[in-house]
Amino acid sequence: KEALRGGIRFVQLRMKDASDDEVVAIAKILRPECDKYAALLTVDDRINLLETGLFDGVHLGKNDMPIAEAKKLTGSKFLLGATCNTADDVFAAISDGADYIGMGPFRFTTTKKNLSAILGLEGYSNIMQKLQSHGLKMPIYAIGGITVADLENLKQTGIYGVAISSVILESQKPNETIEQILKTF
Ligand code: TZP
Ligand code: MG
Repeated sequence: KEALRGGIRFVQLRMKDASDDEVVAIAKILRPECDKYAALLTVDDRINLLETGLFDGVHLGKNDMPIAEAKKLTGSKFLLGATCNTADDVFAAISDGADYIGMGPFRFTTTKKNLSAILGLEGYSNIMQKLQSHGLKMPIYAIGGITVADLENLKQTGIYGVAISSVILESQKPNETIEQILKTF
């Protein structure tokens, strides 16, 4: 709720160790809140929960249902996000039907277990150059251990946005933190 108040308009509900019932219970609270702000609400992993009508889409990682298979279920009705770590991942995700990409990790973070190879700024620059040279235009969000101090440099690589958890959740003043993020993105 605080993130929405601060100006966030795209929320992914990520509750790795919860039951579906617990996720649905939280989503029932979040959906009207997101509607108040015309914000998107997606769910992590659980494509089966789209049928609840509580979500605008689903975000899938490397160990979830393959994107091509998921696309058959989401069609044009739901947003389909894909986690990528390399340019080849992105090419595959796009041709399989992803609507947006979460690419990372930028740096080490404890928010996610079993991290892929850390990309750093150089990783993003290289991947974005490759994508641009193929004329690919797709919203790519950088993710993983991103702080406010990283935003300007990340923007320079050509990424479209950032997905952030800890820095907002742990901020003493989430409003100000979000304001700083939105100034760049
Ligand atoms: N995927 C790669 S890193 C990450 C996810 C879901 C966690 C991002 O959270 P934080 O706290 O901003 O590092
Ligand atoms: Mg996943």
